[in-house]
Amino acid sequence: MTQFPQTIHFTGTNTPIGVEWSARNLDVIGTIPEEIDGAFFRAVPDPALAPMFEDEVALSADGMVAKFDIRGGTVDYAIKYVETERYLLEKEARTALFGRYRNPYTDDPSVAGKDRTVANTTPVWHGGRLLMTKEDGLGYEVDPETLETIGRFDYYGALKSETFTAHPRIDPETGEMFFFGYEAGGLASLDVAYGIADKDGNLISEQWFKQPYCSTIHDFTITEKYAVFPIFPTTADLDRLKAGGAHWAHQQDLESWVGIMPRYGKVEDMRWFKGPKGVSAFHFLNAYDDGDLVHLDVCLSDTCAFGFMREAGGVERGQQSIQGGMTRWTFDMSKPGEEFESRVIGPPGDMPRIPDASQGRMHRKGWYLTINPEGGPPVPGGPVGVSFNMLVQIEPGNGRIEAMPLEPGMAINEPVHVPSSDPEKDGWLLMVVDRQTGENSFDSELWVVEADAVAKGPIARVPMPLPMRAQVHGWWVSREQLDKAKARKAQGLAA
Ligand code: V55
Ligand code: FE
Repeated sequence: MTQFPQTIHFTGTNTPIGVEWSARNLDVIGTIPEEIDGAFFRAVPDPALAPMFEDEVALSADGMVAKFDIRGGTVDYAIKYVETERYLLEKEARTALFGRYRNPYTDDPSVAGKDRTVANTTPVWHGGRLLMTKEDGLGYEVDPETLETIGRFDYYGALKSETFTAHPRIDPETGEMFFFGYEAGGLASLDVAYGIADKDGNLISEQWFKQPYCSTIHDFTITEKYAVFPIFPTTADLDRLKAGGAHWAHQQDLESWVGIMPRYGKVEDMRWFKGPKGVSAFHFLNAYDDGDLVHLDVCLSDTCAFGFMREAGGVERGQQSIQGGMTRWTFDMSKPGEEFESRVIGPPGDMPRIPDASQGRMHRKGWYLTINPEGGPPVPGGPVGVSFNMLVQIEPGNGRIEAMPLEPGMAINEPVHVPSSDPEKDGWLLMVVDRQTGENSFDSELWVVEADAVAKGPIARVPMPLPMRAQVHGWWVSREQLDKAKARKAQGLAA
C-alpha cells in the first residue's frame, strides 16, 4: 500500500506521526517538584511506512523511543525510531517488506530470516542498560542519552531464547531481573524460557519449559518466593501461520492456567493451577506471598481485549460488551490440587502500576486506567482501539477507591510512578493525556499528579508543541541511575 489504511489502527490517537524531534525547556504550567529528577522513557509504536496489507494492526507499528528528561522543574523531550533490522531494511527499500503481524510467511521473500521485531512495547531499564522490547523478539539496546540504537541485545550471546518479554520484573532488594520469552524455540513452539539477570545485567540462569498450549504470555509476576506464569487461551497455530493467517486466535472454550514455581527453583517444579475458560489478561498489578498463600492481582476480562484476536477465533463480541475487573487470584501453596480462589477488588481496567519498591511485596496501593462510563464516548485509538479516560487508585487492604476522571474527548496513556524520599508520601504519577481537537487531531500534555491525591488532578502540565501517537508502556529512571550508567560507560570507553 502507498497510504495508511483508514482503520482504527491508523486513525484517532493511532494516526501516524513518524516525526523524530526534540525540544528543550518546554513550557510548564504549575510547578514540577524538584524531587522529580530523571527520565520518563516511553514506547510509542508509529508506522514509518504504509503497511503491506489493509488489515495491519497497531501492534505491528515500528517502535519509537521517547524521553521526557525532567530536572529542576524543567522538561526536555525527544523521540526517535528504534533502528531495528526491520526498520532499517524497510527504510532502505522505501516500502514495507514485512507482512502481517507476527507472520513471516506473509513477508517479501527478500527479508526471509531477518529480524521481524519492532521493539515497540516497553522501555526496560536494567543493569544500567535501556532496552526497547517486544515479546516476539529480543530487545534492542538504546543509548539513554541520545536515544540512538546500539543493537539487538542477547546478553553477549548467552541468551538462547529467540524472544524476550516486554514485561520483566525487577526485585527491589536484589536488583535481579526475572524475565521470560515464549515461542522461545521458534514460531508457535510451546517453549518458554525463564531467565534471571543479576543486578549488573549479566545472565545468570536460563531454563526452558513447555506451556500447556501456545498462548500469548504477555506478562508474568514474581513474589519473594515464586515466579508466576499465567496462560490464557489466545493461541497460535503453525498451520494457520503457514496459510498466511492470524498469529493469535482467542479460544473462548479453552481453560486458562497458572504455573507457579520457586523463583530460584527448577522449571520441573512448576505447579499448574486450572483457571476459568475463555478469560484473558494482558497485565498483572503485582503478586506477593502471604504465608503459604500467593496473591496475584489480575487485570482480568471475560474475553480477549484485542478485537482482531477475538475475530480470528470466531468470538463475536463487541468491545463494549467485555466484562471484567481487577481480580485477586489466591493460591494456597500448602494444599494439593488445581483450584484457587478469585475475588474482584477493583473496577475493570488495564495498564497497572505499583511503586517499584513494592514489586513482589504487599502493595498498599495500585493505580491503573479504566473507562469512565460518564466520561462520554471513549476516544478512538490506542493498542485495542478505544482509549481509557480515567485513572483509578485502589487500596486492596481496605477497598477504598479514588479516581481522576478526564473530561469527554480526552484519553490517558499509562502512567509511570516516581517515588518520594518522604516515607509519608506516595510520590507522583507522570502520564501523557490527549485531548481531541478534530477527527484525527489531538493536543497532548504531560501531567504530573500527586499519587496521594489523584482526585485533585494534575499539579503541573506540560503542553506538547507537536502531536503524539498513543504510547504503550513507559519506565521511570532516576537521575542517580542515569548518572551511574553514564559513569560506567565513560569508564568503559576510557579503559
Ligand atoms: C500487547 C502489545 C503488543 C503486542 C502484544 O499490550 C500484546 C499487549 C505493543 O505490542 O505485540
Ligand atoms: Fe504490556
